[in-house]
Amino acid sequence: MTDRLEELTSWHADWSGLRVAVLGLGVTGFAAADTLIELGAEVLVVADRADPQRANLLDVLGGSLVAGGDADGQVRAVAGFAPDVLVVSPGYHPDSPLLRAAAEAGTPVWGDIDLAWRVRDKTGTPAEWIAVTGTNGKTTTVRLVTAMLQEAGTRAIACGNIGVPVLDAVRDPAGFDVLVVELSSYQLHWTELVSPWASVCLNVADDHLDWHGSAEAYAAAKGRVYERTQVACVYNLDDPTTERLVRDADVREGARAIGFGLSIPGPSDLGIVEGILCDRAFLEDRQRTALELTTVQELHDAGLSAPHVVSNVLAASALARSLDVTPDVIRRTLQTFRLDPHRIELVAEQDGVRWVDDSKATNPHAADASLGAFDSVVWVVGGLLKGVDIGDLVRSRAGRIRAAVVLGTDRSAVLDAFARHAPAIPVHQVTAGETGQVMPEVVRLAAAAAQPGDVVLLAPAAASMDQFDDYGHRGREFQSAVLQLLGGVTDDPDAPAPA
Ligand code: UMA
Repeated sequence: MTDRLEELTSWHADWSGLRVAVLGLGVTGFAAADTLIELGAEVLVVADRADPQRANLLDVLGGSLVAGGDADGQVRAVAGFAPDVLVVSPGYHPDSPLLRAAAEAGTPVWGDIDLAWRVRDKTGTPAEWIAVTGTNGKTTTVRLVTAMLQEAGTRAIACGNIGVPVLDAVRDPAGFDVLVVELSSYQLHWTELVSPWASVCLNVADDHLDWHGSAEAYAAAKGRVYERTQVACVYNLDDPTTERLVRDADVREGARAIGFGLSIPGPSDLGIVEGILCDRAFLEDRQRTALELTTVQELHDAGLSAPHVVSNVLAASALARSLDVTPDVIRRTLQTFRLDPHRIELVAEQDGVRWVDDSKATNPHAADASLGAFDSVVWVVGGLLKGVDIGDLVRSRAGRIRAAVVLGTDRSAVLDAFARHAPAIPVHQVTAGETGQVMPEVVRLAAAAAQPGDVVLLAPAAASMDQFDDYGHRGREFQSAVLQLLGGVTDDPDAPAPA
């Protein structure tokens, strides 16, 4: 059977009758099951929960489903099915009973990303892949690269952890020239085949430690993005871990290491000289000259001048330059590019106080970048900390924090961090538990603490799922509470009364 699996490296290979157990029936599991059934495989899907619409569709397609039940029952169902291979959704922990049982039985396990790599030739010449990972900035960078490529007339799509399964992108009937693939550490954990044209790990800071077990295991998973890279391994000059990960990776012969950073670039780097973003990597005479991409002023005009966003712009430019996108096209793209909602989004400004929604800051590293962009902050912080310590962040940014407003069902770790590292900073707790009540209380407490010149910053350094559906929901609740409060205190006599 191992021989047969090794031959399954094309859409046009013989997949018929292959027995595959798919773990999970979310976005990934459904795309995997749908693909495999189309290829002629026999598919059993196992999931703790399955939304009824996907379950129905799976049934119509001819797949079997075991949804719910206890772990032992699921393990028995998979053993009874006797799969040749398991395809796992990224949310499964490698220690979950189904994966432990697969390891004991010697059943190979594939991630959805490797499955997509195997069948990437469905519509003819396979697209090149640009692989993007990092603790923070993945989505912005993926969107930037995709926009640059599209502006250059390339058929490019953003996919992967960003929300569109790569399997959907490779099955698109019209096909693409380039897939810009956002990869989470969960997906990289299972990736063994992908050979991207260019790759980047934007930064590495503690996150998802509960899943990976340790910071080293998490960094190692991130480093897998560079494996088998063909042309350019892009790394962050301001984050030595990323450089180490490139050095440790086994890349294709001729692949170059390209650095990016906020200081003056060396040859083979992208960086900034006197307010001008420069490429000293993708040109002939890189010892003596540089190509101008854009200016910090132009980025400022486009709302892209926060230091970590500039860093993402440089990384994206490096990836686009590896595919010969010209500096002119890059500059044009940046003039019209806009960040997604909930990423350092200015919600309102009144009485000298700015209200900023960075709900996307779901870990301390992202919140650190956000806090670093403002001088005096009323910081809205807390939620699900995912096993990560917030103490260093509180200590290092204490000088910028006027007050903290702490939310989350379990606030103890955040309160403790303030008590230990910044006891002089006033800390206000949000005790409301009902989703619809949390943000109005946050905003009331923050308004009372803020003074002219301050920024009230929602950058929680934590995931949102203890009180909200996701970070988008958390951000929307914050925005509507802000607008409601400001509606009530505005000086404008024509403004609508608060609801
Ligand atoms: N399931 C179980 N047991 C488990 C885990 C999951 O039964 O232990 C089942 C669930 O009941 C459900 C399915 O598996 O049926 C859900 O699978 P999943 O959690 O892997 O989620 P998907 O819907 O397949 O979405 C995944 C990514 N989710 C995660 O990695 C948790 C999405 O990233 C991604 O957009 C999508 O694949 C397409 O590639 C989300 C995410 O939060 C946005 N990512 C994390 C992050 O960015 O920090 C890594």
